[in-house]
Amino acid sequence: MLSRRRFLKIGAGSIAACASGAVGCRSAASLPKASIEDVQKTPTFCDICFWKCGAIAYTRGGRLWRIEGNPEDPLSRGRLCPRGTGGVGAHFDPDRLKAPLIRRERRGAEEWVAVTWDEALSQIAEKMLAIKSEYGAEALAYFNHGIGGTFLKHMMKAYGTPNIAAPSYAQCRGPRDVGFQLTFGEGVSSPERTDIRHSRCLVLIGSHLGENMHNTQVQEFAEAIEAGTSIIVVDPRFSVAASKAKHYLPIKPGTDIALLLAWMNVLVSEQLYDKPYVEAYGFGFEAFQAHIRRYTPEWAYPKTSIPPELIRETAREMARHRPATLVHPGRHVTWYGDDAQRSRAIALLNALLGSWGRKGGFYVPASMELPAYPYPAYPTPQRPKADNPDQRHPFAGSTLTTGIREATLTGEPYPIKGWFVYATNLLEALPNRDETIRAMQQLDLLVVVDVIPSEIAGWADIVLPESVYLERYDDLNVELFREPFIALRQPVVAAPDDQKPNWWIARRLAHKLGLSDYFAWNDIEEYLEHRLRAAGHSLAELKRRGLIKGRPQPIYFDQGLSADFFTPSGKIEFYSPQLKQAGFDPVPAFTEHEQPPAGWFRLLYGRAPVHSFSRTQSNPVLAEMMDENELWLNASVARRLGLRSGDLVRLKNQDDVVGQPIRVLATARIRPDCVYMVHGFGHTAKGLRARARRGASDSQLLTRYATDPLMGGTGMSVNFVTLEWEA
Ligand SMILES: Nc1nc2c(c(=O)[nH]1)N[C@H]1C(S)=C(S)[C@@H](COP(=O)(O)OP(=O)(O)OC[C@H]3O[C@@H](n4cnc5c(=O)[nH]c(N)nc54)[C@H](O)[C@@H]3O)O[C@H]1N2
Ligand SMILES: Nc1nc2c(c(=O)[nH]1)N[C@H]1C(S)=C(S)[C@@H](COP(=O)(O)OP(=O)(O)OC[C@H]3O[C@@H](n4cnc5c(=O)[nH]c(N)nc54)[C@H](O)[C@@H]3O)O[C@H]1N2
Ligand code: SF4
Ligand SMILES: [Mo]
Repeated sequence: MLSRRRFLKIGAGSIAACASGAVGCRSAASLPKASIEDVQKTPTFCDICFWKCGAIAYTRGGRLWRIEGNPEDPLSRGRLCPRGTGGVGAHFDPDRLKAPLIRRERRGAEEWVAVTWDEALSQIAEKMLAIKSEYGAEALAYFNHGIGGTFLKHMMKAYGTPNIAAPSYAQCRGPRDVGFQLTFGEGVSSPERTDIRHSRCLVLIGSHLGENMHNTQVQEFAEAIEAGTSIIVVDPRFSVAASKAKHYLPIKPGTDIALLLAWMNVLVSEQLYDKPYVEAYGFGFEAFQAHIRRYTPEWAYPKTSIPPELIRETAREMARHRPATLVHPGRHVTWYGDDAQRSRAIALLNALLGSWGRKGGFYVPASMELPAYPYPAYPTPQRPKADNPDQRHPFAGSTLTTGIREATLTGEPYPIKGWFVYATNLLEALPNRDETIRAMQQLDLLVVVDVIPSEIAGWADIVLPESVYLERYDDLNVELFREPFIALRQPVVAAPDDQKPNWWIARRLAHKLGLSDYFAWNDIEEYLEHRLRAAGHSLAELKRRGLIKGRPQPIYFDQGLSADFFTPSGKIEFYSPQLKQAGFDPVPAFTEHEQPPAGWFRLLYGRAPVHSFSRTQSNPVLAEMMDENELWLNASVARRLGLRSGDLVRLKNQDDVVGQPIRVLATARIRPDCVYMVHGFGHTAKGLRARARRGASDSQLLTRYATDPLMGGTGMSVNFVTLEWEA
């Protein structure tokens, strides 16, 4: 078992701040005895990010008090990450939206009139019906992120639009899913099917676990460290994960495909790969072998700046532990525009190591049967989705947010006249903010459902205030994981003002749109009970325990699972006829990316352990731990420029966009050709208090992006910056 101390160490600074007494972090043991009497526990699952950790929330005297992991829950195993622990702050956030708002004048001026729900929803319904009759239902697009979006998504499908998109595809994990799909016939899903717990060698390519706090993975990572797993980290920045590594490879940004090809070259030329596995399951191996022959470690050295001996040594290390060698697929992989091919190279490297379907590699996730609610069939849209005309990105597996934005801007393939935005701050999440703003100016209707006055809410015609996750039910989480389970989110406390849950909003709006048939249930409990009953469970049981577990199932090939690959050949495609046919490299190849000119740096960004994207900076508990981001700058570069840690600078990018002031962190932990900052800071929305507005936004500087030709993902690590400061 993992020692708790070990886990805490990884999230170091953050938990220490928590232990020093921020709201919601005190332990029951420190309480005076008498006050424990009126403590109530409610199991639910967290929503500070999308990992869905099972939690137990406590109230004291009817007031929300604290939240911790549910020990029964396979994802949290009784422990939340620092963000989850600070989740109570979402309820207490002083910046919260309190009532529905209607824009007073100009769009984007952030001037509002508070109205009743009935007024707000009637206005929305009226505009939605007008758009439908004038332009067709497809002219309304729905953007969403997270499980809370489910009921509105259902309403949008009933209304008749196919244009439903989330930034978790084209701005996050889309390329990875495509790379693995093309190779194994399946994606790696979320939570990722990575068996980190049992891996003997773990390779992290920019997956900065420990800063990226996806809870289960961080816990398993800590366990792997404890168990002596050999860790190889590839990152231009000495990340928290790098500090745990046996081998750290400070790669030149944008050259990972060269390293991956060279690793595969070593495994094949030194005959270190899993031959029986490749023979049994591989397709097109000869063509693959011929292709990678030229990519020697010596070839890769000048490209990646990783010495050939180190490339060989690390490849041999991976081979030594196979099949329990896991080359982590990453998650936010939209970096350079050739990301689906880089992800495919990662998939192929895993295939050579025989790790797919094997213990310590990628398990086959299990899940419980739970029928969907028996809704009437949705109307068939008159036109195909607008995001990807003529299938120009033939392997796009989901709707592209940025494709819808482009259709909105150009009116092609048809006009998009309304955006309905649920829980996604498109101004921070999509690259090139100016394009988003210009697109929004084309709209007849922009509705935003949020919990705080975010940047995207600032542009809305109508803002709807949602209750936070601790105040509402959402749809059931039927998890795909190594142990199958179903989890419930349920209210712990009431919403403090006139906020409403998404299911209520969706249902009310559907009634006003004449879509009542699609909401035959009267309230959410009736809906949940109906779904659970159909599978022989009860809501009462779930409310009590928070989750129901299914029977254990085999998750590795050698436990009797058949090795199925859902590719056209039914095998692992080392050579991809699908790619060839569509005019792409059938085996990944390396292309040079532009490097920053002298005096310029590549702008890189990532996560801090105590914040999620742009959604937690106003949370009082989490802001207490970190209320500003810093600019990581190589220490010798800083010395040369005469800059010291703490100095304020501004970044200016290749398109002359000047960022907000940010403090320098001069450090040897980053290469001299790039700088790094944590994403999500530098809010500009007027309705947020000063504290939430500190730091600088990376998004503002990401004016350039490289679109992945295979699937339309937006590579965002292609921006260069210089530094400006007052001497
Ligand atoms: N520049 C840059 N862009 C990025 C990234 C990056 O690192 N840098 N990361 C990319 C990645 S990996 C991803 S997954 C996406 C994430 O993109 P998003 O999911 O859009 O992330 P956020 O910016 O946090 O926006 C979330 C919004 O939901 C609101 N919200 C929070 N809780 C609730 C709730 O309970 N109900 C409702 N209705 N609203 C709520 C928040 O206030 C906020 O406005 O961004 C991508 N874009
Ligand atoms: N605390 C916290 N945890 C989170 C989230 C959060 O908001 N907060 N968001 C979650 C989500 S949705 C996602 S998608 C993940 C994202 O997290 P990950 O998928 O782990 O990582 P990325 O954001 O892609 O990458 C950031 C790392 O890549 C390195 N890097 C940059 N360029 C290169 C390069 O060219 N090559 C290599 N090898 N490395 C490079 C950076 O230095 C940094 O360490 O985090 C998840 N976990
Ligand atoms: S990883 Fe952290 S923030 Fe995300 S759901 Fe789990 S506890 Fe909550
Ligand atoms: Mo993401």
